Amino acid sequence: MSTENKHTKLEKKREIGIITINRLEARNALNRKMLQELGDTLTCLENDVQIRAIIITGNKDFCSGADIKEMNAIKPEEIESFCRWGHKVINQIENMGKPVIAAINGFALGGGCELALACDIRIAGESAKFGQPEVNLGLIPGFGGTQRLSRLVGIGKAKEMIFTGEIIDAKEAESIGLVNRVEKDEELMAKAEEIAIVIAQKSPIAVKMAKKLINENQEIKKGLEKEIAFFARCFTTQDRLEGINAFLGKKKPEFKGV
Ligand code: CO8
Repeated sequence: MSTENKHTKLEKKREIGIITINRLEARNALNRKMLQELGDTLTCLENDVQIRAIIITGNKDFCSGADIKEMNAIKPEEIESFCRWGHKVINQIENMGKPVIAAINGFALGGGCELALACDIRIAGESAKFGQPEVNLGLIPGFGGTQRLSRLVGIGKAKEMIFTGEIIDAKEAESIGLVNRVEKDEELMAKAEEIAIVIAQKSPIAVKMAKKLINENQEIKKGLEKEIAFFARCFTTQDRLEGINAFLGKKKPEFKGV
């Protein structure tokens, strides 16, 4: 069974729900509509007793982050509530009572990398590329990346990625623990489904309890709340205008620290 929304698609294969992000014209950038579809689909899958594991993947790319054009049109006084809503959807992934596997192909940048970070297991295709390039826009990660990336790859590597905005390939992502494994692009979905099927055969209660316990040990809430406030602060700066205008104008930004 499959359902096609504007920017996402849901396919149910026996006990597995597969969400595919599908907004090719913007490299699968996350806009409001997509966030809403993701939230609604996750709620649907949470309530579906048939479904025991979920896979999130993307058409061609995984996700290039928040939609920069749409974000640029948001008034600074409204950014905090948008950021909070984004957090709600990303947290929903992390708090699902069923395991969520990210099958990452192509770019997973900014909010796209953060979406993958909220999943329980990350598998990358050889072509996958990861990064938190918000600093190039005069911004910081705003969908949980400051908290989840450091927990996964360690503080040193997380700082390097977030301060430089560097983009790393799948092999490096595997070597620092950002992804669990790398598969040939053409075998990515088969591997993700194989893992999902193994999990789906276990007791869903046991899997749910284990996930809850592992997550609850992370004490992430305070940091996430601060991230929302700091993101909103960055959004009021001239540097943010410089960074986003440079991206949209395909130029190099010159940051002045104001
Ligand atoms: N948002 C909007 N449009 C995008 C995005 C994006 N994130 N990424 C790509 N596009 C668009 C491009 O503007 C371009 O459109 P057009 O054809 O109209 O010029 C089209 O997709 C194709 O992109 P490129 O021509 O740039 O393709 P390249 O192959 O040269 O490069 C990249 C692909 C590397 C993905 C490049 O497009 C890029 O760097 N994109 C931006 C990545 C980025 O900075 N992501 C972080 C965004 S900020 C963020 O995610 C913060 C999350 C928290 C938000 C908090 C709440 C507000």
